[in-house]
Amino acid sequence: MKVLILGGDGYLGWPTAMHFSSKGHEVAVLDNYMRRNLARETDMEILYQTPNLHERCKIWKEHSGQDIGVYIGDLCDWSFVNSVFAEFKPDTIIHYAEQPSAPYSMLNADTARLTLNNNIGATGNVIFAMKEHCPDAHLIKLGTMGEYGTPNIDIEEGWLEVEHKGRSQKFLYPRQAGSLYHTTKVMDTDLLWFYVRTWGLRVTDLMQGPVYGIFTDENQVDERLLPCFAYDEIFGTVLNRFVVQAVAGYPLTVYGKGGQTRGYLNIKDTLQCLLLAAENPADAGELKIYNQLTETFTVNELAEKVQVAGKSIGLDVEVKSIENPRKELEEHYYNPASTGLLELGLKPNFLTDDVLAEIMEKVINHKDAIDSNRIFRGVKWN
Ligand code: USQ
Repeated sequence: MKVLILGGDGYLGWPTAMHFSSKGHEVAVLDNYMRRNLARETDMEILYQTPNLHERCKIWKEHSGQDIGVYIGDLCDWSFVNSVFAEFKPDTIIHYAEQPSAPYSMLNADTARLTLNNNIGATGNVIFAMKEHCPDAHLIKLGTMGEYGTPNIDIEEGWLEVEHKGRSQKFLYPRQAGSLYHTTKVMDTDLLWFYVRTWGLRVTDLMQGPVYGIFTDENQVDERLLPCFAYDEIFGTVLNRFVVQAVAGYPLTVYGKGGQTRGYLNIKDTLQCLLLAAENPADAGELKIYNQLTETFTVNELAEKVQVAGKSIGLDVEVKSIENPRKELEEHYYNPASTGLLELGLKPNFLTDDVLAEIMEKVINHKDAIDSNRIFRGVKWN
């Protein structure tokens, strides 16, 4: 397959590029370095610096012999998008290219506007470019489990059969996201579903939970191939943050009661899921939706696991509940279905003490780079 990875510089984009390249696919990555720039602007730098995309592709070629193409530019710029699609003509497009942080989207009116304009504008341009240059290509879009929020009923895999006054129809499962960032993903899904119905596009929308980890099958040969690893309050996700906090001797920042439950997965499983989705494309005029997670945990359970794993390598890890800066339920029902990807062949890498200790040991090597001021600043939802 010719695979174009949008957001190829990100935490998941670069590992996905290497994974597809290692399987013999022709890969190109596209990015405008927005995440790097926003991290710099907010002084939320990652744990270790990563080479730029041109440099990473050269390093990957030295190790694998495979080329990965690079496009640097903004998906909201139509002339750029138009020229990339005209030149590369992808069979599969993997779309990660969005402002990815819930706290960033809630910082102020400017960051909210950037999130809205970027995320919806980029997805719109991808749709228009597909129609123009590759209407039969398969788009795999990264959505989020956060689109569903935390409803008081079971979460189905994308769709819900609704019976009303003796008639029934299948609709998108109700969405009620908990941040502006998550809401832009709801809007993306609506946009995609409209053009799937109207233009017959092929789309898979992956509702992914928070991802953790560093290591993949492709990045162990060279430090410089590791993904960007954020631990700060804005761009870091909870488990990666807890691991860094444990190493830094910073009490784990459980927000509020800590009963918030989410569906988590190892970065290795994200790569498996993407490959499975690509190998099993949606039909023309079909929107496939998978819930991409392997296990659910409360924040308190994650903190306890990090505490235990820390102890096994000699770290004394403290846990501290702090006032929740977000507006979210701290105790709630949570039962999402997630059988679709398992049926396609996903073999989960579960969160064991060993997995946690392995990430912790890597973080220990960079302990001196941890800046405690980045761990908690209290970005409020109001
Ligand atoms: N949390 C804490 N302490 C922390 C950080 C987070 O208790 O120090 C809590 C949050 O309040 C939340 C949960 O942990 O209840 C998850 O927070 P998170 O920051 O790991 O994840 P979130 O903001 O929801 O967003 C992340 C990714 C996003 C992805 C999403 C999947 O940044 O791109 O879409 O996970 S999901 O959460 O399923 O929507």
